[in-house]
Parts: sequence; structure tokens; C-alpha cells
Amino acid sequence: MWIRKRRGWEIDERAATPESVYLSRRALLGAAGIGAAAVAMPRPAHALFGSLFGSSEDLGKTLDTSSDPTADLYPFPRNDAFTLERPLTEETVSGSYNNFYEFGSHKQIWQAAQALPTRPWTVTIDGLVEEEKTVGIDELIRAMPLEERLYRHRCVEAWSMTVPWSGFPMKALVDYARPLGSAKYVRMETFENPEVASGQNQSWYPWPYIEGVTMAEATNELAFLVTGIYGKPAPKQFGAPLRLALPWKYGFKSAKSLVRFTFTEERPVSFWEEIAPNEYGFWANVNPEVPHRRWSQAEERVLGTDETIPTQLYNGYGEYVAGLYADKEGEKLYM
Ligand SMILES: Nc1nc2c(c(=O)[nH]1)N[C@H]1C(S)=C(S)[C@@H](COP(=O)(O)O)O[C@H]1N2
Ligand SMILES: [Mo]
Repeated sequence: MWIRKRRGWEIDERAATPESVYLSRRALLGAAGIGAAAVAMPRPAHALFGSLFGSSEDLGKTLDTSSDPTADLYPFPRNDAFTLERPLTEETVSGSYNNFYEFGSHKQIWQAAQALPTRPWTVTIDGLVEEEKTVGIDELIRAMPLEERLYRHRCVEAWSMTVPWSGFPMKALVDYARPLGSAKYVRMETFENPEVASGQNQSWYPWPYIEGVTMAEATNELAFLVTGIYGKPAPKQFGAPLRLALPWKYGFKSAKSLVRFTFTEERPVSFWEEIAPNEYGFWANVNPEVPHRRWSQAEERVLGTDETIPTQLYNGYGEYVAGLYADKEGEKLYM
């Protein structure tokens, strides 16, 4: 699984990555396997591993998705329009530091998330569409234009990562759904299964996890539906088998493990907006000049490194998306 042909993004990363990180990636790709990679990992990535260090072999198992029914489709051809100025985040770092409240309100959910059955899995498309339908995930993935993109990801908690997502443009799903002209928003819903997702027994949270975007956002070139990461099907902790990536918005907009897309005239109220409407809004565009009510958004901690770097407006994607908000001065665009 780890010995396979070099992808385009690996060559780029090698050119841009400090030697220590490159060496640990080499270890990761080599026969030494993931345990050795963890040993070689520079601080604070190593520190992040913390008490989980002893389970590094188990982490490796969760990152091996070679038995996924769509594994034969990978790697997807890379879209060179989306490259990065920063090295990619190590898979062992991004795969062991996740927000996925269905499996706990902390970052170490990678083991708990393995309980999620991702097959059979269906996606329902309903609301203001020509014809409502429910489709199996494998049929859906195989009908979509598949590609790989390198994206930045900026969590509202002021940490960030850079990852190679595999998936398809959200616009392709919108075209497939054939929405009516009256549709103004797409509302997205995560699975609900409290028997496997212990967090969903915490009744003070408004399950299921909901997110929403306008039709203009959904069909923007950047809006991406993710099926995989690091050139293979997505491990469960990343939100398998289908999650969103909206790189110009705070990470909470990128909802995981989606089961429903509803086209609607009403603006959806998201999970976090429902919990704390004065801290998390509908738009949630990244802006370093608009602080969260409890912390600054000016900088971000780069996952797996010692670095803190300035945060960019729209997370650096203004050329794609600034136009979407030109006529919305009265709105809370940045929370
Ligand atoms: N269903 C669901 N989707 C979710 C979350 C969640 O708790 N549940 N967390 C969000 C947040 S806050 C972030 S930062 C990203 C984290 O994605 P990652 O774990 O792949 O880094 O997922 C987002 N999508
Ligand atoms: Mo987040």
C-alpha cells in the first residue's frame, strides 16, 4: 500500500519540504512502515502524537483504505490549477488530529471513527429538484469527474493544514441533481447513528450535523466534494465516504460523512450556528481582521510544525470567491 508510484504532489512537496520532514515521509513510504515514520517525525508533530504513540500501528491501519470498493479509481488526475506554497501536512498528523464531534468533542477521534459503517451508504438528493433521488455512494462516485487538488484548510480554532484532497467539483453534483430555478441554497446533512457515534448520544448537541451554502457558492469552482485524501480513499476520521472542502471558509463549513443534499429556498441553520449564533454564522469566510469573540484570527498554527503564520483573507482564495460577496455588505460574512 505504501509502495506505489509517486504522485505529482509528492514531487512538489519534496522540493518545498525541510529535510527532516522529507526524511520522515520517506520512512512512511518505505517498508519500515508507519511506526518508523512516527519516530522520525519532527516536533511538535511527535508531541501531538502524545500518549497515542503506542498505537501508531493502529493508526497506520486506519490510514490503509486499500480495501475500499473505489480504491481502483485512485490516484485521481491532479488539477494543476490548485497548488500550494507550503509543504503538505503529514498523513499521520492530519489523520490523528481531527474535528468530528460525532465521535467526541476532542481531537483524538481517529480510533472511535472506525466504528462508522461506510458501506452500504446512500446519498439522497431532495427538495427543489426536478426529481428526488437516492443513489449508492459507489454509483455516484463513478459518475463524477474525479480529480485531485492541493488545498489549504483553516479551522476556526486557528490551526491549519495543507492536504491533497481527491474528489469532484460540487458543481458536478449540482448538475447531477438538476435543481429547480427556485433553489437558493444547498443544505447538507451528516449521517445520524448514535449506536456507533457516541457523541450523538450527547443530546445537548443539535444532531445531525448540518451545513449550508448558497447556490453561487455550491457552483463556485473551489467548492469540492471529497472522497479521498493522499491519493487514496478517505480514512473514516476524515469524513468518509463523502465530505465537503470549502477552503475559503472556516473548517466547520466542510461537513463530513454526508448523506443528504437538500435544495431549498430557506437559508439553512448550521450545527454550530444553532449552538452559538453569536460566534458562528452562516458565511464563515476566513478573515484575519475579524476576531472570533474569544480569540484572534490574525494567525494560524501550522499542524505538524513549530510555525505560526499570518492568516489570509478568504484563506488566500480571494481571486476565486471575493466576487460572491460584493453585494453583501450588511451581512456577517466573517464569523
Ligand atoms: N459532521 C461533521 N463534520 C465536520 C466536523 C464535525 O464535528 N462533524 N468538524 C468540522 C471542523 S470544525 C473541521 S476543522 C473539519 C476538520 O476536518 P479534518 O478532521 O479532516 O481535519 O471538519 C469539519 N466537519
Ligand atoms: Mo474547525
